[in-house]
Amino acid sequence: MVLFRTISLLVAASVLSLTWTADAAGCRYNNGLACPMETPCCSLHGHCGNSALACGAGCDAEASFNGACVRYNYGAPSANNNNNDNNSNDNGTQPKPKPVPTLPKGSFKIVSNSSGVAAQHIALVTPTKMLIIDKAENNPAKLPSGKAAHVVEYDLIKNDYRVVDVATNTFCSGGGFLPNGTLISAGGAESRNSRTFETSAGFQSLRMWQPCDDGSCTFIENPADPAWQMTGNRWYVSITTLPSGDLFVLGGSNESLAINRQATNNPTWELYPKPLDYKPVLMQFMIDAMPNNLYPNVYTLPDGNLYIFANQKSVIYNVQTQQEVKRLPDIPGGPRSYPLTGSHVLLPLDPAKNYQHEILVCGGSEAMSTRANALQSCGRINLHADDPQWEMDQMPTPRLMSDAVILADGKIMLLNGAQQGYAGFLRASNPIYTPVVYDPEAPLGQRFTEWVPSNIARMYHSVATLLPDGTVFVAGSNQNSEVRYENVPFPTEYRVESFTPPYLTTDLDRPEIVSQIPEMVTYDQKLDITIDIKATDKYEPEITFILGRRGFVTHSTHMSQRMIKLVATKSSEDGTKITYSVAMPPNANLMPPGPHYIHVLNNGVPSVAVHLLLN
Ligand SMILES: [Cu+2]
Repeated sequence: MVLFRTISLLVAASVLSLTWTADAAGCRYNNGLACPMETPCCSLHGHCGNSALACGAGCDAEASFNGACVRYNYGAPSANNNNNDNNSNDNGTQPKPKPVPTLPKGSFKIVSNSSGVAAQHIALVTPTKMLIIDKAENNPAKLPSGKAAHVVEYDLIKNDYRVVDVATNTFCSGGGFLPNGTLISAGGAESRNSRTFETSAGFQSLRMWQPCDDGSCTFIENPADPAWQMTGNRWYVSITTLPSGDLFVLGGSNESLAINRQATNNPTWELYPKPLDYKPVLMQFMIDAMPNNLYPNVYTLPDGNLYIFANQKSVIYNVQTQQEVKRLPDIPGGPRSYPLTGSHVLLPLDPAKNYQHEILVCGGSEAMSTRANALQSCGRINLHADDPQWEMDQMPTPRLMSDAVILADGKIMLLNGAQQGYAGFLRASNPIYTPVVYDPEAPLGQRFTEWVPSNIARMYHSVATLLPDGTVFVAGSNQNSEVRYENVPFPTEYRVESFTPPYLTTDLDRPEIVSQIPEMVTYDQKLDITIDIKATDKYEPEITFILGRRGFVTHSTHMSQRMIKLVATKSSEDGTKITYSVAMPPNANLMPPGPHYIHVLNNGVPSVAVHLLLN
């Protein structure tokens, strides 16, 4: 339960003798030594742990780290310090707990000097392959013809890439996965031809990618065939996988421009797949949300309706009846969509909270000016409330164009972006190097923690996503209208980084999923999953299973990204191996069909995830 619960420091209920000395008694199953910082509490049963159980009733303070049964909030030293202050006593009868040293705050590492093409869009297509999609421009990766590539399949193990040909311009397109794991890339921009690259128009394009492991797959498309086109031009289109498995394709502009205009607005939606004579459906909301309505954010809701956000506005929408259900209040503080781009995420779904859907929107820009400040505020809205309202919060620093990545422990990492300007070529400055992590379970005012900075500027056209191994893939940034290596404030960025969150740098063992997970699972199916927690003598196990989908990432928009906590019941135990009956999500409204990754966590430390298709 460490995952979704506030890991605020719990000071022991015990008011037993709190003296600690060098020769204090140790914790039984820790070789007679006091517990270490990573697993500070000596539990009732003599195991060291950082769980509520280990630090709760019966915990032996004397054998615990620093002589106190105190849970440690990984990566959040400020909360810890506050807690020490809060718990200093006035009567002088109890010693104040020693301050706990700061635990690591993650680390960035460059894993490749070249992604081959500028990473404007990414999609994790297999556990080891990232599809990286740019627009047509003079990238270093070259096709056999000698022309520059604008798509590569990046190998996450070798940190190498394979060039992929695509006929149409993918500039500022969208994407979504079908239930069988096939990726549909849709939309784009005008034809472009030069000495070094060529492409036909992609405004209406549909492209299909059937993932493979053997380097044989490529984009399937047929620009001349109306069946392979959307109903109209869609530049900056959003795509969301629906509970039915169809793709909901929304909005966009008829042409590429700095901000949408009445004359170019495409305020309609359509489905993929579609019959040939299909007509798109007009959505008044997409007119009312002008001009900041590009790359709207769309999430499915438990009742099958959609939540849609654009500009400052949001609406609950019924796809079947093609009607609005209701409008929600505007988020305070200004528009949060392109080009005043904020970060948007559906917080992880938890059965213990009746799968309530809460949306978090952070940052943006105060104006369409290169001198504008980024916004520092975030809004969070609980869609289960009778009368949903935005609860406002503040990030440690202002930011726009950040990526909101749901980490394996259910916290939200905000990284990349700028502190000044807005989205567009040469429009932002003052890059933000320091990521922050948001703990949805912490009390208001204590949710943000800053982590270690990168030293690479990643602003417009940068991306990030969680990998199956629990690290974060970080790439891209190109503020220039063409590839530039020099004589510009921010050259086109090809370096790829891996960010290791602090949950992978504790001394806790990573649990491992050791049983075979079926490639295809269905809703409410119970899977017997055996995990290996590697050690039983160090700490009390605290096990959580989560299922996540990464979706398609571009322009700070993580299309179809979501995570759900699974209901799991322990069925047997054999040494360090424990078997659980794990229930898949109850229905497709909570988790639409498609490719997913399942992690098990022990005391907040995630396993490597296993890929499965939920259908
Ligand atoms: Cu763009």
